[in-house]
Amino acid sequence: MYHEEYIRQLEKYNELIHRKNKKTDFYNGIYERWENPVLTRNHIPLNWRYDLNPKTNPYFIERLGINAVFNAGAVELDGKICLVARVEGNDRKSFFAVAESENGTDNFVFREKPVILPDIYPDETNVYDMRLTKHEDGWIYGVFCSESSANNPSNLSEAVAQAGIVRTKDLNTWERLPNLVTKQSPQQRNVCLLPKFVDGKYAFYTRPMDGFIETGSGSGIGYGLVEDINNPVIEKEIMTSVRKYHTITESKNGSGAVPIETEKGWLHIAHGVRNTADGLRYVIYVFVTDLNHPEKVIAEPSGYLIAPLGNERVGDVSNVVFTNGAVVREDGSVYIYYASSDTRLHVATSSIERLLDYAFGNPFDPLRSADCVKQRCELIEKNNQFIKEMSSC
Ligand code: M1P
Repeated sequence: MYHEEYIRQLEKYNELIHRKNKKTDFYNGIYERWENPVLTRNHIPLNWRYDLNPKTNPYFIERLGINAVFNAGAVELDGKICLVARVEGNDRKSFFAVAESENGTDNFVFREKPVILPDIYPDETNVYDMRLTKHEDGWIYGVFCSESSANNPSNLSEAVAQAGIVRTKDLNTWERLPNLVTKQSPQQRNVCLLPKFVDGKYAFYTRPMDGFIETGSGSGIGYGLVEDINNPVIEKEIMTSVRKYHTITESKNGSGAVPIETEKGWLHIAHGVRNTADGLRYVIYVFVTDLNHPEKVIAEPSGYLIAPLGNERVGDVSNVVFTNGAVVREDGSVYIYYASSDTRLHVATSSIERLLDYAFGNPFDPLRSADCVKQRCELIEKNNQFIKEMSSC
């Protein structure tokens, strides 16, 4: 016999995973927000958390709790949207798990078991934030943060972050390659692989860091080439979107979703971090790089695309939105998967056309209040002129 509480919890779980999602009335013309998160800790199947046998679990106690489900890589596979989510146990360790949905906005269901990564680095303590790249070489690559202890007994929070690399064809069986080596940077996080070869080489966006948290001398998002993916070494990183004083990227920035190839350039949906009296604030921003020179930024509208809103503001690490996955569907619609406050995962929907119009049509950041006021007054005057023309028609 099943425990009666199991039956109750199972009903709640089934209701949750079959719940329909709908757009909210949020409007900015660039993207839509959706009412419900697409993945939360309650989406984790009960048999991953509970021992279902009343003989060994008479009180139906949660044996292996889940704390959060967030930052997910995303890819379309066999007509389904597949997310490789960061799942964090109550024990603080993260792992990856694949959840699939037909429409990309609701009904995400996890595959039978979490992803089993080949365990080739004995010092690796934690893994998270996988970016999925459908590469033109035929593999789907997963690039993620591989974190090891810094073995400093006087500071147990000190760690070393590197970029781990795996590849797969079906998101079930994963082959592990050596971690990426960046000759100029001791640590890396938020690394992602471009889907196309550049000069016959694998092209990576990096985020050089001096320490585990601080980017230090690392001035933004870097870019470098790897000749042999089985021995991934970047000799030289070139900077792309750089951090700027008194902007949304002042403290840090990093690649987000794998860049999307468009007729106007590589579209990046990345994250920027600024400092506040209340700690760091993470937002999502857009920039575009040249198709033939993926290191060269050709558009970067000012400010953020997505910032935490309402309930999104609160969670384990409050005031954070973060993305590491987006999917472009055949009709040009774009599904941006973003997590809020390191706790749950949401979707925002847009299109290539709208995102490009935003990237190239919105003004750049002039970096000074006086010039920002000028920009705004120009817009108002242009509108006044238009209103006059309309009323004389
Ligand atoms: O807590 C916010 C984010 O912090 C890190 O991002 P970054 O390296 O840019 O500071 C990552 O650990 C990310 O997972 C997390 O969401």
